[in-house]
Amino acid sequence: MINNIIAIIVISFIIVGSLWGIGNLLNPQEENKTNSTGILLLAENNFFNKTNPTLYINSNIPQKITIANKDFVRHDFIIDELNINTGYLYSNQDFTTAIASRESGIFEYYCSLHPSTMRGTLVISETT
Ligand SMILES: [Cu+2]
Repeated sequence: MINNIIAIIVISFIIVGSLWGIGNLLNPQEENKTNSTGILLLAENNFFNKTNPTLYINSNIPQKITIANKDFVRHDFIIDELNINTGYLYSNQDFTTAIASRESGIFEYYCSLHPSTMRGTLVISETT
């Protein structure tokens, strides 16, 4: 009897586990994607997209960027020189804004709540 119950529990775990694995295969996590929908930065485990990727855009072409907070704690996204500040994003909130600059240059983006780990570089190249 006990053995049957244990077997049922084990089989349930295996079924749930395989369904979860299949779900993940069908919906792969999106990384730093740059296309017509813009850049997506996931704030997760106090990093942006795990590696704080360097972002590349061109001057005089506005680039859409979405910050999505996947953590339980608050995050924000700031580029001082370009006057970009999402304000605090709570768990599961996201915010879309545009990065636009007439000037090329190298700028720093960061989260004001976790500036030691959430910090990266934005490179704006001159559009020719
Ligand atoms: Cu943060």
